Amino acid sequence: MRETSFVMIKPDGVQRGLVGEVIRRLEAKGLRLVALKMLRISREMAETHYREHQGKPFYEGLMDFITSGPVVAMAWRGPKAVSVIRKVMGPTDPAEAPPGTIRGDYGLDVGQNIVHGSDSPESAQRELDLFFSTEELVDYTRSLEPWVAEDFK
Ligand code: D4T
Repeated sequence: MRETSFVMIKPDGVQRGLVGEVIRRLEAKGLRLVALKMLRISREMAETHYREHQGKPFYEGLMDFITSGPVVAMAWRGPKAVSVIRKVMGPTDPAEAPPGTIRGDYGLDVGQNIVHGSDSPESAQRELDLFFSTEELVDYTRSLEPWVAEDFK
């Protein structure tokens, strides 16, 4: 089933020069990049994006961190894109993430885990709506995508 997920390279990923590496891994996996922009998140936007974490001990630190510098927001499309992207990223805590995942290969600290990916199709829709207008999602097909035929069903 084709899905579109929201992915964000967090301020640490941008500062550490990992933008290209994150994109490379998702692109090489076979997913289709359908939107991309760099922006600096406002406090209001951060509160909306992380509303389920309000009141938790790490919430204020998370707000400071996510608004501390530019991020790269993206939409990626493909079969089971939401769960596939979570697997490519690895578990939330980079110290627990296996090698071969983005967080497993490049992170150590849960507060700076490089990348965000939606955790369900419903969150993906909510997050995509927060970061992108409908016109900003540009669909197309990549030749040789193994799932192109499925896409047109
Ligand atoms: P995000 O949403 O950033 O992709 O992370 P996850 O979906 O993998 O994990 P999450 O929602 O549980 O956490 C959101 C965000 O908060 C930071 N965090 C989390 C933290 O600083 N300390 C903590 O103890 C936890 C659980 C990291 C990601």
